[in-house]
Amino acid sequence: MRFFTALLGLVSLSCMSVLAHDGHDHDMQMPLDYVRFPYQAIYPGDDEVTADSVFSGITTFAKLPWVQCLSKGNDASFDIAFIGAPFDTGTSYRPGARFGPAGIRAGSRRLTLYGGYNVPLAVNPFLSGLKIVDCGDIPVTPYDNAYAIKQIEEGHKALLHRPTFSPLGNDSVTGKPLVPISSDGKHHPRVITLGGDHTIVLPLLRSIHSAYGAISVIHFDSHLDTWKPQVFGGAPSQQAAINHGTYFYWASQEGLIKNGSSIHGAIRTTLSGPADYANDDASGFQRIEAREIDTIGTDGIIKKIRETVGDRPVYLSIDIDSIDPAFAPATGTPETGGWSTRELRTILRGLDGLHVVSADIVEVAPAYDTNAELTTMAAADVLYEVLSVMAKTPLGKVVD
Ligand SMILES: [Mn+2]
Repeated sequence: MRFFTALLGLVSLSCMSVLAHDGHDHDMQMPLDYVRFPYQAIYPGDDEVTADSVFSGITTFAKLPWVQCLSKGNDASFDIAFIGAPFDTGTSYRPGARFGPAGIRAGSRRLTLYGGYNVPLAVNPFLSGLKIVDCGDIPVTPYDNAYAIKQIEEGHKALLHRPTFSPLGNDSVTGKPLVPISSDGKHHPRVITLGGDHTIVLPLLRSIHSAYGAISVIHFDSHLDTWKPQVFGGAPSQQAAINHGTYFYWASQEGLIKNGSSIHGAIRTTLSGPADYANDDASGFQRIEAREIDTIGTDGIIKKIRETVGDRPVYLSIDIDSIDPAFAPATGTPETGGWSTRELRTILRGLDGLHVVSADIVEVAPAYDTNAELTTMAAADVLYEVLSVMAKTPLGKVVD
């Protein structure tokens, strides 16, 4: 085991060199209460992964340190923050995604049991030198959707506009200094949001717009979510028109999405009619149908996504219902005929090298899960791939 730990250390050292962070000593800057490598027991003398540290104690995502980032006067900095958005009153079918953040955290406890090294991506995100924290949940009212949506935007913005803990550093290939890819010229930390039903992506994209302008979106979902309010729920009121099937329509209307370089994956919903696809085109999205995995495979799907997004800054939104209900039953609007957890994880690893500025996973409703925590575990593992991809590629570019 000691040999294995030493090996992990060596591998992580070699990975750090490709991360393009400069060589400053993070230890000098560590706040006193910051546990650098969360899987390590904090008992003096322990330097190995211990099983009890994953099933005991208070549950945060992957046992990362909990920082009350949104409490009054707290200006903690970080490189990647997990934040919950426990909102589910935009749901059309099964409610319960307000318990998603707590469920996903429970499903994520074992992520670092063996240390967290990602073999296919050759990176350990937890040892990448980045400061990764769990900021808890955004306070979200369950009584007023308009107010809740505002709370989610403000909470996300408060995190996104903090200075990062680590500097951007230099490009790993040319050695030249990296400059931020944001539209405001600043180096922003990344935020991974635990939903919540999919409505939360409207306020999240409003926040993203404040730093990156109109953004390319990679969206994994069985549904389009660009539906016009008239199609989805009939829109009896202005507020009812904003829900988990229409938020991308509104995001597009507001100019938050970069037209033509955004793409859905795993689509297999029924439609009100072919006009829904015309409306989806007008909202700026390309589409990959779930069944295409039978013809072009995961490689073909990855290729399509990369060709669509290019090297633009990209926001990643993952609806757990992109995965087949056989693997992830606990969700608001399940659709059979989806991808396996393995297939989605492979496709996510295929995003290696893309500039994923922030991400979310939504529609996890743990009340419908199995006792084996199938869905929350799938959600956590999917985010582990996202975290690994983020850890490998800094949000910077070289200017000639
Ligand atoms: Mn959705």
